[in-house]
Amino acid sequence: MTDLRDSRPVSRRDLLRRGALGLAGVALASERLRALEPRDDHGDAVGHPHDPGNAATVGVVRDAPLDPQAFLEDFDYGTVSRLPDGRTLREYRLTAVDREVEIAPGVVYPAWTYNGQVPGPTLRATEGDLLRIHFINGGSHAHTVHFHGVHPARMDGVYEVVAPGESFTYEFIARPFGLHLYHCHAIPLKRHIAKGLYGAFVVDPATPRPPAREMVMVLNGFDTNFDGRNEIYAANTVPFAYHHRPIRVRRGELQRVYMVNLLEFDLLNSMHLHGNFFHVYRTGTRLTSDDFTDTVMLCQGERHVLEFRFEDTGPFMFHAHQSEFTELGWMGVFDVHDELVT
Ligand SMILES: [Cu+2]
Repeated sequence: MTDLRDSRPVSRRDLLRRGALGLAGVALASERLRALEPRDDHGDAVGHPHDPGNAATVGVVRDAPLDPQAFLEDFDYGTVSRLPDGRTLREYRLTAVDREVEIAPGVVYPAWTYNGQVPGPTLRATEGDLLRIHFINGGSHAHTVHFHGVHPARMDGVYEVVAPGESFTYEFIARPFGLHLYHCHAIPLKRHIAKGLYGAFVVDPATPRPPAREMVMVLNGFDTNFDGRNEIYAANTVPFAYHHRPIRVRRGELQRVYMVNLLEFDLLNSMHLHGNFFHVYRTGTRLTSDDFTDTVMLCQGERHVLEFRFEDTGPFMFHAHQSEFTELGWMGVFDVHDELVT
């Protein structure tokens, strides 16, 4: 295990050298060593056949704050009921929990979580629904839940700070439709966000978007030595998760990615897709494409709905176009097939 309590500050390059993140030729130096590759819980070798020089983590994360494969397509629609006026009521439960989690092989981070996971669950509703979010603070610090969207001031999750052991119920109408987010707004704000208290919040239009394979990617990072800089970058917390286990997609099928940038400490993040272009729906609040590109930038809190289809089969990489973010974990692969075999 990497000792993050070392008396000397550990730089992100030190972390690479120490092998928490193994670079090309260091951990897998020969074919003989390759035969000893670790395997994940599914029995698959860790390391993709299209691995660009194995410039990725080596080993298996066993106590991650979520399963990146499951989280990708996991939407929490809440407990649904119908109000007397016909409006849909959705009730959600978010509990703040302190939890030590393994975010990269051998790298343990003392996270603050919603429902024990980072990011928190992806909450999903339809525009016009009444939402009730029951927040219980089971953590050791005061927290809140601040939702992006239109709602009353007293439901903004800023001034009604919830002390440990206490609870608060947020109630508002889901609007406008689009891709939003939620995060703790207790101070110091950047610490409460960087520790892991955030998630995606999807509000569907009353007339749904066209059918598609839908995925959520929350762009985040971790400052493992508390120096105000990230040592690890990812889509959905675990660096290189979709590189080690590529996302299998079907050729010609519409792909829709809900991408939210919740990275702290770095002003900007980005998404670049190889061998293809995508439509960008900024904040997802309009149904007409704002851009058709292969690279898009996201400021802190910014989010886009991305849509694309693959014309060809094979592995197509996606990653931040800030190269250092890519090398420190924010990259993955869409593996395009004619048929999906499970
Ligand atoms: Cu907080």
